[in-house]
Amino acid sequence: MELKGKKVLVVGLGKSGLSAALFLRRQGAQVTVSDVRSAQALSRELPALLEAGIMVESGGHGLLTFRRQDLIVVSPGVPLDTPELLQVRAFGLPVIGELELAARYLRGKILAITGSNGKTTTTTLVGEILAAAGLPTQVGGNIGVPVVELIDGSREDSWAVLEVSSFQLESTKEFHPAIAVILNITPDHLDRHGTFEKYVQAKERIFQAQGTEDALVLNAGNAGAVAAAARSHARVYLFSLEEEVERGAWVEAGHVYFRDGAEAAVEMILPLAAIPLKGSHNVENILAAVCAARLAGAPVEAIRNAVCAFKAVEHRLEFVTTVNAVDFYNDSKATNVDASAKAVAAFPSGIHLILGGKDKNSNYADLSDLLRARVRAVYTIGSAAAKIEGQLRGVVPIVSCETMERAVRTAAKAALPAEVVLLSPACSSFDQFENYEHRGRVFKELVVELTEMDSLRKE
Ligand code: UMA
Repeated sequence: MELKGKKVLVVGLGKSGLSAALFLRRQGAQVTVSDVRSAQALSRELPALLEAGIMVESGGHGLLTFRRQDLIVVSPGVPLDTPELLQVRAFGLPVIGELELAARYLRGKILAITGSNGKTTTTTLVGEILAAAGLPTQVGGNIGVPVVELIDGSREDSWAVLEVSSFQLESTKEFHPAIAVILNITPDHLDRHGTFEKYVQAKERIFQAQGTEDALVLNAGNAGAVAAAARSHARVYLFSLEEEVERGAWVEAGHVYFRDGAEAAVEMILPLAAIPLKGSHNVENILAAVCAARLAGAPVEAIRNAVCAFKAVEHRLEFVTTVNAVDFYNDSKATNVDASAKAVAAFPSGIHLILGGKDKNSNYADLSDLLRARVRAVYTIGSAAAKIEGQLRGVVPIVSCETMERAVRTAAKAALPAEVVLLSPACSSFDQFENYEHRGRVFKELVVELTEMDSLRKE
């Protein structure tokens, strides 16, 4: 794709937009960026853009600005049905996402991981395994590093290990991973995609450009992921917690195994007891990582060493500390109901669960059975609190706390020794926090304050 002299508009000036705009400018394009935020709100980003000769439209999107372009690059957070985008797409103007743009320029192979939950853990782990195996590897995507930023460091023999979201996949066209992984598909982001079917369609774009020489790794235990196999042209590998698979990774008699087809030898990768993460969902993530990394050429020993040395990624069922014999876990990344269900399922009982934030058109009643069996009380926060309380009334005791501070203090007071206080909110964070990382940090700070109060009391 020749960009020199082309008029290109970048929509959205977050991390992806900023990186994409500067990249496009370096390729010689005439770049404009458009963002709904005011010039004042963009003051941190503006100097670098203006210095690079990039034009900026702030405080809203203007249809005329959109119409004047040869190409439009959208940030993941910008919905494709934004009115200006709908109009120019109707005129036939090419609209692609930052992922698609970057993938057209990346050298080497792509290993892409999607799923409703577990993406970041699996992506991080695959990156660590490939690096341990001595393969030139870069990690990026939804995990927080725009893919455009990997272009300069890519080589013909390197791997780009990418966490890809439905938002990024929705605007792909030629995006072509040599290895694609779908960890699971359960309802999420229905506020953006409208229906579950549309969300599934976006996820399945991960394999739309794959051919028979490529590999698609799917979770045998997830109906949504398995259904994708019938629509793929790639070689399908499965991973399973339950049973041996012909091609892929599975758990049997307390060990993880891998096999590359019926004719190939079965390889024992590691005992389950050596896995340092909590929860069966994390065993699934590890199975997926084992399978993908083995396919990328990592030897068994490198896989074993990297898995054994792996630490929980921050904000994903991350152990914070113990106060008064109560364990505190930060699972702020659980931004949907399924993720919170997995976190609750990782503890047998005695859970004090902090739920709430910004609703994404979710059904919290789906948690009822798990809550009844394992949770002592729910502490609600944020704008989704009333909906959560309505849907879970009568299931477990619910304490309306509004803020994280009240929730942490109230749960800490109620919890008995050997019980757990778990932040796994099932909602996004944007009503009270900048993002889920901010929410997780605030939770951890409040827990540390409890530790300090506890040690003062003891003195
Ligand atoms: N904006 C507009 N018009 C709109 C909507 C937004 O101008 O109609 C502007 C906003 O004012 C803001 C900018 O767009 O200035 C934000 O763009 P963005 O939301 O795409 O954010 P980025 O900073 O570019 O971050 C994105 C991903 N964000 C989203 O998908 C919402 C990050 O994933 C990702 O790490 C980053 O690119 C690098 O690839 C975050 C995320 O929440 C972690 N992802 C979702 C998830 O994991 O559930 C999918």
